[in-house]
Amino acid sequence: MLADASRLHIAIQKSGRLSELSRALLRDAGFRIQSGKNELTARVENFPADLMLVRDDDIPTFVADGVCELGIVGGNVLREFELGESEARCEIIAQLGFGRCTLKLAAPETAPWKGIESLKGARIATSYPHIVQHFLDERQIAATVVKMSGAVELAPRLQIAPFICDLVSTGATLDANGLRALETVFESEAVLIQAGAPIAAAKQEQVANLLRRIDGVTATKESKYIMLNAPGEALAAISALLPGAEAPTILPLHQRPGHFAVHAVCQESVFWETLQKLKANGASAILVLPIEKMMM
Ligand code: PRT
Ligand code: ZN
Repeated sequence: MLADASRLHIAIQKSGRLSELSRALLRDAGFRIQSGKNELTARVENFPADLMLVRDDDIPTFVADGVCELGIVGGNVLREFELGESEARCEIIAQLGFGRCTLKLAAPETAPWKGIESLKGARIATSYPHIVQHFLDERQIAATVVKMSGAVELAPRLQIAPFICDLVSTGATLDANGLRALETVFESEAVLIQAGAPIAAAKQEQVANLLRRIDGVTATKESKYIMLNAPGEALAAISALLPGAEAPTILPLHQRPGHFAVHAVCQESVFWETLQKLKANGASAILVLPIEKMMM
C-alpha cells in the first residue's frame, strides 16, 4: 500500500457517516481529491498525500501500525481500540468538531431504573464492549457485557439483554424502539489521529502544514467578521460584548466626529442576542460577514 514513501497516507472512512464529512474537511483545507477508479485509495493532486478508503473500525489499527501516518475516525472507535489494546499507539492531534454523538446506556421506557446500581448482575448489549466494561469497572459494577455488531437497539425486544449501550445523535432511534437514555458513557466527535512512533522529518512537516490548515478551517467555521458604527463613549462597552474578539480595529468615520467604525474577527458564535446587546449599547449599521479562510 505504501507505494510512494514520500507521500502522506491518510485513512478515512470509505462509506458511512464520516466519509463525506472527512472529505469535505480535507477539501476545505485545500486538498483537490481525485476521484479515481481505484476504490481503495484516492490521490490528492496538489499535496503529497493519498487517502486510504477503509472501514472506520480499521482506521486506528492502520495508523497505529504505521500503514497510514494519519487517520480521521470517531473518538468512540479510537477509544474502543485503545481500551482493547495493551498499549495505546495513536495520538489525537486535532478535534474536528463533526460526527458528534454520545454513547448512552438505555433501556425500555417501562423498565425500572434506580440509578447505576440497577445494572448490577444485568446484561448490557453494545458494539463498544471495552468502553462499557471500563465504565462498569470504574464504578465497581459487576454486569455482563454482550457484544453485538449492529442493531443493538433490538436487544431488549429480542430478549438478548434488558440494557443497551449505543450511540445516540438525535435520539430518534431510541424513541422509535421505545427506549429511554439513562446515562452518558462517552461523548464523541471525529478526531485526527497520528501514530505515536516518530516519522521522517519531511513528512512531519507535511503533517504540521495540514494541521495548520485544519485549525484554520475549524476556526473559520465558528468565526465571523463584524463591522459596526458606534459613538466614542460606547466603544469600551461594545468591545467587551464582541464574542472572542481580540483588539478590534477602530477607525474614525468620515465627517462624523466622535463616531467610529469597529471591525473585529469574532472567534465564537455570534447570536442574535449579541447583536441586540450591541445595538442597546449604541452600535448601529451592524454587519456580520462569513470568513472564508483564516490563518492565525
Ligand atoms: O462501514 P463502517 O464500519 O466504516 O461504518 P459503521 O457502520 O461502523 O459506522 P457509521 O458510518 O454508522 O458511523 C461512523 C461514525 O459516525 C461513528 O463511529 C460515530 O463516531 C459517528 N456517529 C455520529 C454515529 C452517529 N452519529 C449515529 N447516530 N454513528 C452511528 N450512529 C447510529 C447509532 O449507532 C444508532 O444506530 O445512529 C443511530 C442513532 O442515531 P439517532 O439520530 O437516531 O439518535
Ligand atoms: Zn464500523
